[in-house]
Amino acid sequence: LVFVDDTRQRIELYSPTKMPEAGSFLWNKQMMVQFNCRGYAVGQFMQPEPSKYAYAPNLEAKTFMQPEHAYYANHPGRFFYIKDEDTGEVFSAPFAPAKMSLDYFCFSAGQHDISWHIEALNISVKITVSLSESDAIEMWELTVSNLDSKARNVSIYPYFTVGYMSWMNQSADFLPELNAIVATCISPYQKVEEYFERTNLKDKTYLIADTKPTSWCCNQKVFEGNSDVSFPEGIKAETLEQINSLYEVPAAVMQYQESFKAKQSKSYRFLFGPAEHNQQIADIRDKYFGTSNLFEQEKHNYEQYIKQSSGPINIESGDTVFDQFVNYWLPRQVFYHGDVNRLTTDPQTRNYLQDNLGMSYISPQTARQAFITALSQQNQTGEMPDGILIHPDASLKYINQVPHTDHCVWLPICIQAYLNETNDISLLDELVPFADNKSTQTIKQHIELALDWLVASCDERGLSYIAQGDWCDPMNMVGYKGKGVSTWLTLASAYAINTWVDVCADYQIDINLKYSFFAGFLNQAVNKHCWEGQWYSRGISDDNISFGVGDDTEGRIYLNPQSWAILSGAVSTENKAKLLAQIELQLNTPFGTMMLAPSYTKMRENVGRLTQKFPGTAENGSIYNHAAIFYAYSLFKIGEAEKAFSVMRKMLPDDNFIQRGQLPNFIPNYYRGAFYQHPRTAGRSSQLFNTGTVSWFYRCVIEGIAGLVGNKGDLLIKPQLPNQWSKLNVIRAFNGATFNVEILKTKKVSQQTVHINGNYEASNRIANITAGKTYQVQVLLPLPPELIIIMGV
Ligand code: CEZ
Repeated sequence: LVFVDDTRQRIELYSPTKMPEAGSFLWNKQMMVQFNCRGYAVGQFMQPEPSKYAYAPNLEAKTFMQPEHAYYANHPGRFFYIKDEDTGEVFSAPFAPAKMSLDYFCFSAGQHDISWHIEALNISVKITVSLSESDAIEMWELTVSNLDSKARNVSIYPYFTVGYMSWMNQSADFLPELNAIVATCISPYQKVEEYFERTNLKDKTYLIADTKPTSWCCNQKVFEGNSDVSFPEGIKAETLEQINSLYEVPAAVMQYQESFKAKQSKSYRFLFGPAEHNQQIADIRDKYFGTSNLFEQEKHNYEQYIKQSSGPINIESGDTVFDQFVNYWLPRQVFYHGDVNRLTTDPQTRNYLQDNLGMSYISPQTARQAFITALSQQNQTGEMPDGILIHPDASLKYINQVPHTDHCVWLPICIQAYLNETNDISLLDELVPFADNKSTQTIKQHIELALDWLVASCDERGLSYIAQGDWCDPMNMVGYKGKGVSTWLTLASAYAINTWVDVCADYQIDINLKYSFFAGFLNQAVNKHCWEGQWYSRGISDDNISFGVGDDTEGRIYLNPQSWAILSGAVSTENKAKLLAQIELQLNTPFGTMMLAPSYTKMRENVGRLTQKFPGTAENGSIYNHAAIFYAYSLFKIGEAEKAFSVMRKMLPDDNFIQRGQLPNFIPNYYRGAFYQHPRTAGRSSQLFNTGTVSWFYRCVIEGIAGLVGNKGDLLIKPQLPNQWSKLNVIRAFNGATFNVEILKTKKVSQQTVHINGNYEASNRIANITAGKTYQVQVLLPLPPELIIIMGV
């Protein structure tokens, strides 16, 4: 069903029906588009806010990228109908909308393209889509081959849906001088100011072909006729009716009526995207298909763009899916987040910072600038805003208009990862202004103001106020009256402060002793008020009710406070064993670790909107991978390598592909949880590739599994392999040098033993690294005691 190809860079799926929502995504700085294997697509481009160029067939509410996107017959997509003119038989590629049974189907997700190979009626169809590097343009290539040894007449119909563009004004026509269908609209608005703000909107959608079509149709209703999209009347006719759209739902359909000789192939290219005016469309046509013919060049440029996502680590463990994911798809997804910030103009502050934690490994310069940008929007009180404005016309929207209290926490945590990877302590001396004051202070001072703000934002017990949410966005009613507190945030504040103390110790930076005291104080407050006997509560509401506790029939235990009590050092050895056991018992599932359990089935007014989400989805008890990866990270901190790996491995589909419905080419923000409440849907992927998980996953691979952690320009060696791996080969780029590391478990040693270029190294540190040099490193690890017993040695 699913196959990782030999180059290890592609993933292939051989059925259009077993995992109908499985797909892949492409993006550049202007746009992103997610294709599922059947040909449906969800795309958006920036102007500067996310906009559509292919719309639903009816008026669609504008929203941000959502999980579990619902597809339906007339959903936007890019399709190719193929008609055997001699027999009248029809199929569509890749699969929708005709959904005829095919002789062969292969959906192939590549790093910088997506392709399909379909065979039916003795005709082969090969389709590839890629993006331009810098423009919002989908670049399509189609090759149709007659597999027969006799000549045949075949009609080929590219059908790119356009959909309902606007209730004010929409139309479409075929423009012969552009060899394109151009649909035009006026984006609807009502306020007079909006007229002046919107003068440059790209309100046109075009489909440009390199080859002149036999016929065309621009009108969805006329094309479908009395039939429907699965077998439109337009296709039943000999040629398409050349009808435009005059305030009718536009469509872009072309027909190529062809005679094929035996075994003959014919190829076509198309460009699909948004434009402001026809001259722009003419320019695009000239650039890609005209004398300069830059189609190939642009494809190559896009490939180069995606190649920038290569990261500092390459592993070979023997687990093909895991290795491929870590070596290619993971850095690609990290780069997507860090380079285009999920295509928003006001990323949530915590997302922006954590996405740049990941970017510290791939493009440290980008991460550095992001930390400076974020801190230049801090208030002088130390408080961080809910979103970071990264475009001059941006404003805070959606969730960023709701006050959350955790944003300061992420500063030292993410900056620590950056410093460890780069040793660039000059960052801390950069002078940066505030949102509400032009005078500058150093990044170090900004971070300490953030920590001071966290400490000041506690109640008399020493617990952090939650306001309308912390890391958990929809936990909006625990503290909206101003009193409710968050166990997790208190622990996260302690961890953030401890992290800062560690950073200062590592890099010999002066730090006020009060910080260690503060962290201890916060941890103590949590232990006093939030330890519930077997685990920590999630918080205490405005009406002074603890939740996430044993007496709760729903939302009894939450994962985050447990993981962060490990990270912050709050938990005692004895209690740690208790809470780990409870996580195993109540939250662990074959698909991963649930964020809470049991999922809420009704509104709880002192917790909030989270409890109204469907049980097992998103924050209401799904396997929310971001929370699960925090847990994995905390497990590495206490040497629980086996458990940590198991949490990570379950983030990738394996022998349970069909239940997940997803390929292992990205980590989704969640898999359905509510494992005991809704077993039928448990494990199902949200298909949403926006998630803070990936930065942390990368960090867990580098610092945890491979254990090759930067520190003051040195490389610390402390690998933690899962039990089933007896060895791991790693190539690690660090500080300008390359390390070929062989990690081996052997009964020959009783403790970790390191050789560098054949020489025994007594410490676990590689110091005095010379840039440009390649180091051969051998790390011998003792076999775990239980294995020695099993093997009888
Ligand atoms: O959004 C994410 C946020 O982008 O939810 C996480 C949070 O830490 C991330 O910053 C956990 O709450 O209901 C909501 O508003 C949701 O909170 C979502 O929008 C959620 C989605 O998973 C989208 O990625």
